[in-house]
Amino acid sequence: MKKLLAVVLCLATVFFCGCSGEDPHPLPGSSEDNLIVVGFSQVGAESEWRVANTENIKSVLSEENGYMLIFDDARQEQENQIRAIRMFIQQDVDYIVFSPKVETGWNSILLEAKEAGIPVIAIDRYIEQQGEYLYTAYIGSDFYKEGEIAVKWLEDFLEKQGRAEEPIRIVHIQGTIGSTPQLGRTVPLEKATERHPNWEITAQECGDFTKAKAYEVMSSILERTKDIDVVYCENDGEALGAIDAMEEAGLKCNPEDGVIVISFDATRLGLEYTLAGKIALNVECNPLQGPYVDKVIKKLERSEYYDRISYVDETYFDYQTITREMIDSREY
Ligand code: GYE
Repeated sequence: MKKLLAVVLCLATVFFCGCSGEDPHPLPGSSEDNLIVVGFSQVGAESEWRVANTENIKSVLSEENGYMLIFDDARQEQENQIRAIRMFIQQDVDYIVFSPKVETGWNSILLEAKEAGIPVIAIDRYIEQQGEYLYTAYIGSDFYKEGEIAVKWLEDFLEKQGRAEEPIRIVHIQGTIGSTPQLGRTVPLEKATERHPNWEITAQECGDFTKAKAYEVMSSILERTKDIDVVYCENDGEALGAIDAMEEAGLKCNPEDGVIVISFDATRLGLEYTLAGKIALNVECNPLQGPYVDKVIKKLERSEYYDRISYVDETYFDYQTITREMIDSREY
């Protein structure tokens, strides 16, 4: 916990959160002095996954758990994230937590944080390797593994359907270009097309992890071709947008006699589509990273050994084995 003036902090909290009804000027020596101050720069609110991630971080880094959280939503702009991190440094917070929009472009701001002696915890997405010494810990998903799970499932599924040698035309809707989930989910698919000369990526467009953009790009792809076997979407929002566009164009999204749709995240809404058979495979991406962040910070506070890289637990759901109970028992 730092010596930061309580007045400055509370004014900052009002500025960032728009909080009202609380005393913005607690007296030095009040209980707020003992809270761990964390500045959290979230990339945006583009998807159900992101909303669940924000809610989880806010609920874990709460006052009851010993934290004062300064939250900033960067609205998908890297400059906004850089500005927020610089503000956190000026406020002399105890920790900076942030979800980097893309992997590159962070070196100078992270150097500023390092020089100010503020530990930075990157969550969700990574920072390019040269920047590795500039952050204290990383907590998130193994996106490459997620992509490999999806591709392996598709190989097995086509084999079972007796289509292993048939031409397979794939539409690939990518996430935000240059972000770790986009890179990790894209590479295994592209490598698979090298192993399977009968697989062809007939269209590859960016859906920016949103339903609206995916609907738009899928609609324009459908004007060029309806000869599609697989649509590989890099999150649930994109899958939902692509499915709407396909259904409007008269295509059936059904792995048995229609288009095989693959998605990532496995949010509740995405899983409803999996239960209905419209998303054949949904690879989980776990947004509940708050408890991991809390654990790392508490260990750093006690100067204990901590894991520099932590991967969250993840699984996958396929339309043949998913049940209503599985969806109902999910936390997001
Ligand atoms: O898959 C997507 C979100 O970075 C893991 O970003 C996250 C991804 C997630 O917008 O829904």
